[in-house]
Amino acid sequence: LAPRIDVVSIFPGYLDALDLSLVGKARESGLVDIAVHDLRDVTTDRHRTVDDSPFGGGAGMVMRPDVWWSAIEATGRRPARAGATVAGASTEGVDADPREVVLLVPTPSGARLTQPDAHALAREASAGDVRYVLACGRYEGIDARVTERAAGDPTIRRVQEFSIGDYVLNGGEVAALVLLEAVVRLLPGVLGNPESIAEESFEGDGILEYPVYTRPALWEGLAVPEVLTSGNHGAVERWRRERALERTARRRPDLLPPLTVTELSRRDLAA
Ligand code: 6GU
Repeated sequence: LAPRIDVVSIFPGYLDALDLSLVGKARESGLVDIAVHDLRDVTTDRHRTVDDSPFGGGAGMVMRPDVWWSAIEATGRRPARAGATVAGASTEGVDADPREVVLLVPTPSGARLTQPDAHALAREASAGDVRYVLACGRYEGIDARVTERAAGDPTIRRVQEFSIGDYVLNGGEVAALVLLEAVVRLLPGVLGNPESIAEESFEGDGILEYPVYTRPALWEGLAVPEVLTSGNHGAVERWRRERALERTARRRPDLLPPLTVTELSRRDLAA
């Protein structure tokens, strides 16, 4: 059974990009089963209402918990096989997916998504006993009782609220795309050359990647660093490691380990 991911949104068109490129190919070849749903499909009123004004006052609108809970529950029900429909009787729930659910909720107030998180999700997904529901909120967010209700539900393994960085988006859809691309490329069989993962930024010891070059060797008066054309593999490795550390120190010092006590005392002695 391929990893199953249900994405629920009021703008399912945002998720059209999942048909493209590596994720699109992974879906076509059955390495991952992603279904996108319109939240409004579970509404029953004439206006297909999904939101209301916030209790306590304030700007904007909040998404209704009853609508979201119906949508989350509906993801576990597969449509019955063609021809299996009994006239007048609902066959919904006949092919219910028995897997435990992990509810993934994109929100700027979630914990920051990291490469180790992506690896953990890919590993859990490929173990096969779990399915994911990505609940993409809009407006000022989803009524907080939805995650509370989900966390107390025996069919739900975990609720994971995540952010993709310290800025605000209009809704969870783009963040859901980010999570899906980060996770799907790590699923077994998706990348042509899995070794290429190990060399990337945030992999191994979690620092940035070194700069890369290809032909032409001289372009716009700019030459490729000589060591890369030297044929000396040891020298290439050392050069790449230095450039990666240098970049990380300049751009992302937060990714480097803090000084140890030994290093700090050595500094004291030198002073
Ligand atoms: Cl996950 N959602 C929204 N709406 N904004 C964000 C975000 C998520 N991560 C960063 N900004």
